[in-house]
Amino acid sequence: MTNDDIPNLTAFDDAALDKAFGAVEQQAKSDAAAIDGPQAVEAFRLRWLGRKQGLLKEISTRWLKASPVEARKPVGERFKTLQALVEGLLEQSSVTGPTDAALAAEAIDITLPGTRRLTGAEHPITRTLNEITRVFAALGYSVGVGPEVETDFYNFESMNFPPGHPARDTQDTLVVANQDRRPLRDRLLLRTHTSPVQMRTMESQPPPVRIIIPGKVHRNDAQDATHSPIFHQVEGLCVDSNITFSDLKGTLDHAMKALFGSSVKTRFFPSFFPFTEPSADVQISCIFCGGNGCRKCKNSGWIELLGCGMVDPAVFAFAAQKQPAYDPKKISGFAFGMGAERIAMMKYGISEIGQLYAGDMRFLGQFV
Ligand code: 2U9
Repeated sequence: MTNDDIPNLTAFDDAALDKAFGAVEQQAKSDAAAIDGPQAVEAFRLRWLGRKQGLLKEISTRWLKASPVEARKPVGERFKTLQALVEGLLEQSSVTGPTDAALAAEAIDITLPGTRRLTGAEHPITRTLNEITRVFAALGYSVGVGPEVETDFYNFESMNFPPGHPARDTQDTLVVANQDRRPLRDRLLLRTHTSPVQMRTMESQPPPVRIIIPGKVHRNDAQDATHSPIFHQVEGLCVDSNITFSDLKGTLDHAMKALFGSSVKTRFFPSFFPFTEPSADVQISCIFCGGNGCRKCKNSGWIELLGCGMVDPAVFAFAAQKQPAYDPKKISGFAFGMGAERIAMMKYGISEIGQLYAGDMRFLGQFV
C-alpha cells in the first residue's frame, strides 16, 4: 500500500468507515508482522508515522480533513484508534527487537581467539638516553636540546677545531650541498656531536651551567658491527667558579656506579680532544666479570666507556664573545661525552649495532 492507494472517501456512514479503516488496520498489522530487524522497524515507522509522507498523514488529509462536518466525529474517533494501533505495533516491534534469524547472522563466536594488541615500549636507545639523563638530572643538571643541522661555527670552530685543522678529519662530516658561496662559518652540516648545544647554552646564559644533552649525531663513517653513521650521544657540561678535575672524577665515578651498579670502579687515562685540556678516557671495571678478566674485556678487567676533560680556555673564549662572564681566568668547567649505542649494547647484550635500527619486532619485542 502506498499513499496513492488511500482512496478518497465518497460515503461517510458507519459501514463505509468501518470498511475503509478496517482495510488500513489490516495492512498495518501485516506490515508489523513482517518486521525482521532494527532497519525494518525504522522503515515501518517512516512508512506509517513519517511526518510528511507517512500513511497516517495521508489518511488524515484525505479522510479526516476532507470529511463533512457531521462525519468529523466518527472519522476522528476511528483515526485515533488507527493511530494508537500503529504506535502500539511499532513499540512492540522495537521491544521485541530483531528476529532469531537476524540475531544468528550477527552472532559473535566467543570461542574465537581475541585480537592481540601490541604494547608499545621505549626503544633500547631511548631507554639508555633516559637512564643516563636521569642520573645527571638527580645531580641538578638540566636537559638541553638543539638543532641537528648545524653551522660549521657551532659544530667545529667554536669547539676549537680551526678551519683546515687536521682535527676536523677525526669527525668525518656530512655537509649540506650548495653552501660554497656562504662564509665557512655559516655553512650547514649535520652535527657530528651534541657539543654545539652546550656552546649555544653558554651564549644564552651566564655561568653557573650544568646541562646534559642527549641527542642524535651524524658522521660519514661506514657501518660495521659496532659503528653507524647515525648514532646517539649524551654529553654533559658543568661550569662554575673553582670547578676542578676532582669534581669531574667524582661526578663520573658516581654516574657510572648509578648506571652499572655500586661495585663498579672507574679509572682515567690521558687522552686528547680539541675542546678539553687536559682530556681523559674513562674505563669502568668490567661489568661482565667484575674485573677478573673475560672475553668481553679482552682479559683486561676494564672497559673503555667515555671521554672527558676540563673545558679548553679557547672554547670559553668563544662563549665569552656573547657572555663576557665566561672569562677563563675567572671560571672553569668540565665536560664529558659518551655513545648511547655502545652503552645500550653492553647493558642489553646486543652484538650488532644494526639491530637497533632495523625495526625487527623479533628484536624489539625483547624490550617490552
Ligand atoms: C663544550 C666543551 C666541551 C664534550 C666531550 C667527549 C669528551 C668525548 C666522545 C665519547 C664517545 C664522543 O660518542 S662519542 O664518540 N666524546 O669523549 N666529549 S669531552 O666536551 C665538550 C662539550 C661542549 C662546550
